[in-house]
Amino acid sequence: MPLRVDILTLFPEMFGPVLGGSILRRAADKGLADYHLTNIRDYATDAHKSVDDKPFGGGPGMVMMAPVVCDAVADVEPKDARPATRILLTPQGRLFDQQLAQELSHHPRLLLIAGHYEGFDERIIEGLRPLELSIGDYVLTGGELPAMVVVDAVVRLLPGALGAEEGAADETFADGLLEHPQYTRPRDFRGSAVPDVLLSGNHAAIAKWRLEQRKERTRQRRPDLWKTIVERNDAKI
Ligand code: 9D3
Repeated sequence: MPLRVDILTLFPEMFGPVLGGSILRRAADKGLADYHLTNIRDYATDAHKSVDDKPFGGGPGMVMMAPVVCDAVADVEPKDARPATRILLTPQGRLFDQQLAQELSHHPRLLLIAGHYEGFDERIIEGLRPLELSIGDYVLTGGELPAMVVVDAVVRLLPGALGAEEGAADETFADGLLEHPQYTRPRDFRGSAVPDVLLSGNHAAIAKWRLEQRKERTRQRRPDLWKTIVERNDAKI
């Protein structure tokens, strides 16, 4: 069974180019995933098709209305028998990471809700009990790009989603270390040469050099990652 991905959004047209391009498209073509977009505005009930309103108690911005979002979810979920893991994209959410992407790739169905306003009425969260996710500590204009990030990170992990070469490359870097420096033609670029070891043909020496580069880069640039790698010590550091 393919992973079913439902995306509820006010801007379904934003998703077309991303879901229709590259690896995500290929995964759908291979029957590994299918994507279902729902326009939340279709569930507005008043003449103005309102989906948001001013916050009670005052304050800036607009708040997504509970009935519209909850009705959309109640209508979409029965379209497939499999239980959906509900995900709400919000700056208040748990930080999305590779481990969670891995976990979600084993779920049968994801239902992502992306908002484009200051926030969601709290009763949406109470009623749906979704997994609340953020993709990082920076301010975006809505949850649509974060939803695409989650779908991209999860779908590429489905068995068969990557080409053989891409898949093999992924295994090599599953240890959490950053990548080593890469070089291609020309051997000399504006007086900067490719390291000799990479031209030596000595595969053991190349592997050793690359692993050292990866460790040093991770230590220098991502002490946070380095700490957890050393603690687990499963990269045989
Ligand atoms: C003024 C308070 N703002 C919080 C910092 C309100 C606010 C900002 C941006 C409310 C919503 C948004 C839109 N962002 C998202 O919906 C969002 C998001 C993000 O901005 N950064 C990282 N992850 C995410 S997930 C959803």
